Amino acid sequence: MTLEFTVPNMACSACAETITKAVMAIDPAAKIAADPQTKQVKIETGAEATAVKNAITDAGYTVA
Ligand SMILES: [Cu+2]
Repeated sequence: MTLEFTVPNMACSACAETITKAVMAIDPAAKIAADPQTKQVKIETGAEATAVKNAITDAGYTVA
């Protein structure tokens, strides 16, 4: 499934990288496109939306 989240405090490419790694920690096969410019994170994953959301939140980011 494809998930789309807005992460308002994703400020730069390092943030995008951190979010990407956090999601890949729960689903190594996930395809993640995190854009600090638009604050959008698009994730293709087999993981539960809640699990992905929690992973991003635990990494220190806000999921809107
Ligand atoms: Cu950053």
